[in-house]
Amino acid sequence: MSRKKIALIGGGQIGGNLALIAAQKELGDITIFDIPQSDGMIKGKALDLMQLCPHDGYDTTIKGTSDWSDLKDTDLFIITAGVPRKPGMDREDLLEINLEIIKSVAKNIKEQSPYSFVIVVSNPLDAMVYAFYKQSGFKKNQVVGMAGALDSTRFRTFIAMETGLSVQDVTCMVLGGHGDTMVPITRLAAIGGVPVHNLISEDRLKAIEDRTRVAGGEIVKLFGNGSAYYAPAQSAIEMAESFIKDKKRVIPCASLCKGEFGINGFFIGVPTVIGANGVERIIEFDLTKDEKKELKNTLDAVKKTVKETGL
Ligand code: A3D
Repeated sequence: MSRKKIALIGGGQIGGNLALIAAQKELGDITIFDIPQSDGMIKGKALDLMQLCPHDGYDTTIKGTSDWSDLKDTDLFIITAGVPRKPGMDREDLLEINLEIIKSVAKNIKEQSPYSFVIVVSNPLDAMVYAFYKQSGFKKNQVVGMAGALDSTRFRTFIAMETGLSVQDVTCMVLGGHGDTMVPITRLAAIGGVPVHNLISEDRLKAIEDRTRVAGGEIVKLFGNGSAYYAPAQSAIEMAESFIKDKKRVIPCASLCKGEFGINGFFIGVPTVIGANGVERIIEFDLTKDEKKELKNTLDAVKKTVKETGL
């Protein structure tokens, strides 16, 4: 079996870490793409990463390019092209700049690799994944957004920090849009199968939910310039690996809903099966009355941002 071709569109903070983790997991041969002004930077990054591989014997190639024709017949794209947030900015403040970038990226991906699977990471996520879908004309199984995987890993981290128990045993999911209206499904959160409600007080759980909703902003404030990149990269790789290895993992992802959870025509965070066919299925389950209300609230926020794309 030949190796998969992986292209990382945007070779900045997340792009560089995606390349590192994808190489360490031997997911395939990697090309980092960026604008011509960054050609030297990504070629240098690619070479540096190649020279790391002998240590543990990772068999992969990593190249840098600003030429779209190098991305012909790529199997998987992860898009981080665009600008990240600065302190005081909402994700929505990035819309104008990143929309134009996503539109041109969609056109080029369609030309070079019309049968590929695409994971969008650029913000504002729910609008950018929608814009990519509309602009590319790809099928719904070919396009997905990374957000819930990250929001859930943040929720898991805070629960583990609160209890001092292994993060490995913490399971939970965050659904909805990638913004302050996201919906942590705390009712189903557990540690080693034990419901978190048995281990953490209601007040503390509420505080953890609130911190999760603004966890991205907490890091933006600390950095002073730019946004999180290690955990976002690992979250996108989790999705990429499930596609490449046909693992059929169930991951909260921004997927196109066609009636699931009563949502129609929008990408929003829902439990998604990712396998060799991309987005293979959305798994529905019964929500409580309050959760339904919260999901409607987050959908309204997503609709508002999507409307601003004019697509
Ligand atoms: P950064 O380090 O600035 O990298 C972005 C890269 O995109 C830069 O190297 C740019 O040169 C490049 N770029 C700009 N225009 C183009 C283009 N037309 N084609 C190809 N490359 C281009 O940012 P980052 O890696 O920290 O973040 C990237 C994006 O991810 C931003 O929009 C962030 O807001 C977003 N982000 C999303 C999440 C989610 O959970 C959804 C989390 C963290 C960051």
